[in-house]
Amino acid sequence: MRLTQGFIPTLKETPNEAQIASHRLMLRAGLVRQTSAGIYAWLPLGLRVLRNIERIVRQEQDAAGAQELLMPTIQPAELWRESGRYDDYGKEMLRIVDRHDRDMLYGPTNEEMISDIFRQSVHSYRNLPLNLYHIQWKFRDETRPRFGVMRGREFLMKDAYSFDIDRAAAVVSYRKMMLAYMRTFQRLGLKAIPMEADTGPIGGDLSHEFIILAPTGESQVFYDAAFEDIDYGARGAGGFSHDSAADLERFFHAMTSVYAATDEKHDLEKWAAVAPERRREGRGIEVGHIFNFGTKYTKAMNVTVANAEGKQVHPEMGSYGIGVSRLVGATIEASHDDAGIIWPDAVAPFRAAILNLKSGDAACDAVCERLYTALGDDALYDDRPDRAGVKFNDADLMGHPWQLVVGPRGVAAGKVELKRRASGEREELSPEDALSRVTG
Ligand code: 5CA
Repeated sequence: MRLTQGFIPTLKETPNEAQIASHRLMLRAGLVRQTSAGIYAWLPLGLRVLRNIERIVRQEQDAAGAQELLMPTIQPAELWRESGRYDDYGKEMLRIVDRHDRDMLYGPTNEEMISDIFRQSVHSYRNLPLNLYHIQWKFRDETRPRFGVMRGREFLMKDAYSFDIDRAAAVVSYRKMMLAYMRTFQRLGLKAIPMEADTGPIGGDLSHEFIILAPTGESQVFYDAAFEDIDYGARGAGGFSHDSAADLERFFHAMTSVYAATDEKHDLEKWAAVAPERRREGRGIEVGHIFNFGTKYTKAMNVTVANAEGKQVHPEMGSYGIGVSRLVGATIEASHDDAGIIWPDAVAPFRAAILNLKSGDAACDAVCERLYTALGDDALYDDRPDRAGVKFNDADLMGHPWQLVVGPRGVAAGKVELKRRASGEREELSPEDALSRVTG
């Protein structure tokens, strides 16, 4: 994208309403704009990040055997009356009446709807296990929407729902998702720690939150230093496979035998058993949450399948959420400096910025055009007629992993400057060598 043609409205001033770095930076770098309290429009740069996160989440769900579908945002109240949650959900649910006076709602989650879809078509244990997911906008009328997209009212969630014939099979499904989650967060460039959690309005007795560490997180967390150096997601030798129940058990044990808890679940006795030099304490952001709630919904909604003996039984369910839009803010909380965002390579809106320090100069323009042709959609070409300082500041603010700086002196010597945003390291290279570093 050429910056002169792109819609990336950056702000020089820090907006007053933003209390934390990610919210400030998302507004300043032109990623989002608020349209109502807790509701945001995603501008082109922000949308690219959201899509990148979505893609990685989707790939890891697919790899774990979950199947994607897409359910609507608007749901009929009837389904929620069946489960008993229509009244329980209270004011957080946005209730809508259609022109025929039917009660509808903007979905805050989809346990009821997926159970309804399942019971219409699945009648036998032979079709299990089944895990269905979608990536769809949710609405929760939070009392205090804040921190930008981190606690919004409308937000994008990946939610998966597993159906199994019995508890043992449901536990395997749960562990599979836990492994998929650790791989997802690792690929996103984040260190996430699974912590035992309360189940709240979703229900059930087996539940973990995935917390990434950041000083502005809403939860106080306590964990063993072991979590600082486990390579959770490793595939192949020494890693864990989705397809082996024994591997999944080994993985689950590795994740849960080491102490980690949010303040709600913090256990002083267990904490005292952790060696003092291994105790870590900090703030964290919940980016995912998984639940096993047995037959809570399948009983309430009369969902049954025939088991191997031909008897009708209620399948066991779990649900598995990732806060896709929250992850954009959380990634910035975990990775920024005073100058701006530092995107991990996997989610960056553009891999590189090309900074033309003398737009209009034939030699500089020619080198920039060559770089831009080679990188295509991976590059944001700053072809504005502005001063170099403005371009440096904006590139640091937007946080592209690489900056290709093209100025008249360098070009005369056949060189461009390559800067790595994360480390600040700079190198003088030929345009070809710089390109192969960026794409390599
Ligand atoms: N049905 C289950 C799992 S599919 C469920 O709804 N779980 S949840 O309530 O824990 O939400 C899943 C994830 O969505 C959370 O871990 C969090 O990352 C994200 N999330 C929840 N509320 C918000 C919100 N108000 N703004 C942004 N993200 C949110």
